[in-house]
Amino acid sequence: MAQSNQPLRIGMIGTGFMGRAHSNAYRKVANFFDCPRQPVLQAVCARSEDAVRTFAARWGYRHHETDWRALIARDDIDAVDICTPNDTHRDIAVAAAAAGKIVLCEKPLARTVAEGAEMVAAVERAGVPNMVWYNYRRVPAVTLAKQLVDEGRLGKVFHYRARFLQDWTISADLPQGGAALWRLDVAAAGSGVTGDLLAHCIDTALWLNGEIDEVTAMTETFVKERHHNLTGRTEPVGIDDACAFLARFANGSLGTFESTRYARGHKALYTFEINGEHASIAWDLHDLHRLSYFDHRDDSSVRGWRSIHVTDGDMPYMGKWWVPGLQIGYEHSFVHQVADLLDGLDRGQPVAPTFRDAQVTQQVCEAVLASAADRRWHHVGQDAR
Ligand code: SOE
Repeated sequence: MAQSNQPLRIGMIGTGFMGRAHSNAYRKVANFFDCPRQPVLQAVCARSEDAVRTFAARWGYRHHETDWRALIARDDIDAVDICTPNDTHRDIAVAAAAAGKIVLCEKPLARTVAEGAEMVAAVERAGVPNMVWYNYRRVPAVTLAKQLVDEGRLGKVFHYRARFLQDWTISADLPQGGAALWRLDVAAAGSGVTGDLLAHCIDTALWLNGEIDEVTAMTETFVKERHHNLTGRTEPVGIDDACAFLARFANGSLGTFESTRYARGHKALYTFEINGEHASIAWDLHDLHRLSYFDHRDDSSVRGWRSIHVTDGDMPYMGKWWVPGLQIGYEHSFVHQVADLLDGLDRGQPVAPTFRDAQVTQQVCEAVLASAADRRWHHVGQDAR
């Protein structure tokens, strides 16, 4: 591994949506944050030679590969960033850890708890830094919510409510499998909205409100068969199109979570609300630079929901951007995650969520899917597929 003041040479695997989001973050971070170690786009890997060459040229990667094993074998790579479909996460992460690389993995960590456990064991055995890209923690308004919770402003928490609503899979003509549509193929994705969308909600919830003890869930697959792009046949759909679950948190609060790709009119409506004894907090991804806050201790003449425009320089991450009042967006959550990664590497500290942190989200997802299957309450940690 390179010395701590030397560039951090990135080996990116995958050139889809997340390959772009992460590459963009690596390129921008040093322009805005003080980076002890600057990321360098050293090599990128994807199966298609033409596509990966084009991607490398567009984003400024120095080299490209078409076999992830060849990328991991390179001695000019410090960190391997896994942006491929979920069914490849385990094998790539285990190999990258064994090669002594820093391992960064797009969410969800894995398809199953069993795969996630192998990944946690691999990075911990190798003693390599590791991190999972649950980016919404680093939207400044969400980070501010964490600060307010940690300051104890809410008092005892009673309710945690989260939703992640989309509408892009309603058409029965949409195929499953292959580029971009692997999310509909259970073999590649492991699950549907539970692993893809609720995993975000669960990660944020664990961070803001602590451990989840038990869950009870229902799922539905509205379109039962879809053309499969890889087999060329009509195949059963194995993913959950929608999932709703109830949760009991260790702090005594009650959670309700819902996700679907069948909520006509909603594109990425991730919302959460926390209701405490003294105060409530609410956030909405469609209006991501605002945090709603209600404090019952305010004088009654001015008491009400306030909408905090999270752009002042003393708010999380915002001092590094523009001037108060000018907002940032989705892509910046990834820039912040890279900034925190570089800081953590410099200080020799883990950067959350680590593989071990993300494995807890995996356990909640597994308990949710198991509960939907047998229609019973499940303790988190009791199931492993
Ligand atoms: C699915 O449409 C998706 O792109 C997820 O895979 C992402 O994790 C989420 O942030 C937005 O929606």
